Amino acid sequence: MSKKHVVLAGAVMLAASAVALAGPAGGTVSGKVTYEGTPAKMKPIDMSKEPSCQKMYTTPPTVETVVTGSGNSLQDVVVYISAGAPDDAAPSTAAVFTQKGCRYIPHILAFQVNQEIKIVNEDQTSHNIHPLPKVNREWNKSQPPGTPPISEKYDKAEFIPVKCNVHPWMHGNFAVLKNSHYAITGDGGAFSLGNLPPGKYTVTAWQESYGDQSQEVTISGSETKTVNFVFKAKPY
Ligand SMILES: [Cu+2]
Repeated sequence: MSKKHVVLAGAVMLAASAVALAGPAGGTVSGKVTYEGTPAKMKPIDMSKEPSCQKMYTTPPTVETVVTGSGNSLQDVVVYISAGAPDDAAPSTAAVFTQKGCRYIPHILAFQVNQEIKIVNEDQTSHNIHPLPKVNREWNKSQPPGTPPISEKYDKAEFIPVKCNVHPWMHGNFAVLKNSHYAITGDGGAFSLGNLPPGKYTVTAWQESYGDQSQEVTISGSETKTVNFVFKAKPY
């Protein structure tokens, strides 16, 4: 790289950090989701009825109803602002839900009301995706291998269990949310919800088997507030 280029790169970086500093002011709610007690052991999935999927695994994958990590952390928990934030317009990018190895990836797909979702089949077998909403419109669609993605959207906020009418072990969830302030915990159970203008918020954590918990938090400026959630594990 020439000297001129190095100087230019530095100027671009300075400009970028100036933009970051001038970005939307707001607070952040961050924390960790953990469990206490002993969670039920997740069973291995028997895919022998679908050899094209079974052969994709050296050891059978386990059920994902409760996914734990180091330090009693809980993964796949949806943490979101359930009250206090205005509804946001849906982003123009689609959220993608992939059927691969006769499983749903990700296990929980979070997206906004009226946001497009694309359902992809990467397997060599047909799936029949069947989400089970209570307040939204119910549908189920067959998707043979090599066919284009299925496009759908939901017009009401809801947590929706998803199953496959062909493979009874396939199970996932849609989290249809009203605003963009949400996160799904990964390995370690941490989450962070940013860009929150001053105000009083209800932060809710949802786990598909353990239910949900809420806490109130007040943001006054650009501070970071810590909110932790602890779920009681179900031993069954
Ligand atoms: Cu299937």
